[in-house]
Amino acid sequence: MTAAAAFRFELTTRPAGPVAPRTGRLHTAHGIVETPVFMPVGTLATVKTLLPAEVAETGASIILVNAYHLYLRPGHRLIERLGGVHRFMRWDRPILSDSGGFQVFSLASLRKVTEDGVRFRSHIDGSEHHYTPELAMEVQQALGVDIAMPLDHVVPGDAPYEAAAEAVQRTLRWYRRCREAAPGLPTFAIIQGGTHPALRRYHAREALQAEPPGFSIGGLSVGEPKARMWETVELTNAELPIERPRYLMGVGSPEDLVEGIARGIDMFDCVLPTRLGRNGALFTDTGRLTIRNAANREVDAPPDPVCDCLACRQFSLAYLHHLFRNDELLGHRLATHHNLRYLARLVERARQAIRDGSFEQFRREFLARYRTADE
Ligand code: PRF
Ligand code: ZN
Repeated sequence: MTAAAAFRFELTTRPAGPVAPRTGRLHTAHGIVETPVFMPVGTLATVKTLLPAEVAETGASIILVNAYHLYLRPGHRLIERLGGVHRFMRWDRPILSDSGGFQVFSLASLRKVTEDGVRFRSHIDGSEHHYTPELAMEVQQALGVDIAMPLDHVVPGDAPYEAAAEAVQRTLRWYRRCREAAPGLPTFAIIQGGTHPALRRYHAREALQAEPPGFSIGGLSVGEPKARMWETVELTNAELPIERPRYLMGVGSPEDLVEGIARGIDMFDCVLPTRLGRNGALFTDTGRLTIRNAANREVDAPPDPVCDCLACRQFSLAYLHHLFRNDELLGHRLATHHNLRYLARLVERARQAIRDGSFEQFRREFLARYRTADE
């Protein structure tokens, strides 16, 4: 069975409208994902520092890998020869891949965009590459992922209207090519358009014509004010059919998950929990906890007393503080584990609140505690 044949999304609660919280279920060739969901990032076919079994223990049901990185190294054909990315990394649950659009535009150098694709130099060894919509799909097909992203033209968040409009048109044309190149892969449409309302609405409406299995909102969380990001999410979701999944790309702080879920987003990914973990910061309901703070030196209590993660069940904050003060790798692992468990529990709490009809109250109470602690 192709990944596209296995793919299906069903809503499990009826939302009040297109811009309202909902729960659902993504059916994929590697299993079912309850939504709203946070997808841990495993750019290079590894969620940094953790074993696949440990990632699963956090409650993660789907992870993200990156086509750009795996194309450059070790190469998608090598991974294909070794049985695909699930087998390569020994993760048997669903995997979504990003196309590399965003990475080509943020990591690579000497970029030149033409109608055919993007010419760029690798951020690893400076080698030259020509990345096209067809190549992005060839890579994701070789990886054998459950959900793919099309190659998109990403412009800076503050790009003027003209440049953003050209990128929208190109992203629409590239999407048609991506679908044709890989009919067996469920490939979401990525909606761009910066923070220009007219462009976002236009892109959403035009994308609908191709009947995408889902919609990704790209080009946000790239430095624009938060209020503009949420306005853009709202007016985009207002254009989208209720029954298809929506994925807000590269967004994943606790407060942004709650705010995105409130507006009808189903899927999120972000490097924040794993990156912050390696930097010694822990998510808690009362804001971020900085492990290295001197005040934590002798705290003989769990880092987060209400957390059920492996780190909080077994170790004291004093011990984590000690590990980070000595740059011990176990500290990175425990903090990463905690942050992923925290986000998995957060989306589970949100799903439960939506089912109970108490999401608004959950949101208000969560944000009140989380933000006060931040100040
Ligand atoms: N496009 C792609 N991947 C992405 C983004 C995008 O715009 C973003 C923007 N926040 C994150 N990841 N292809
Ligand atoms: Zn914990």
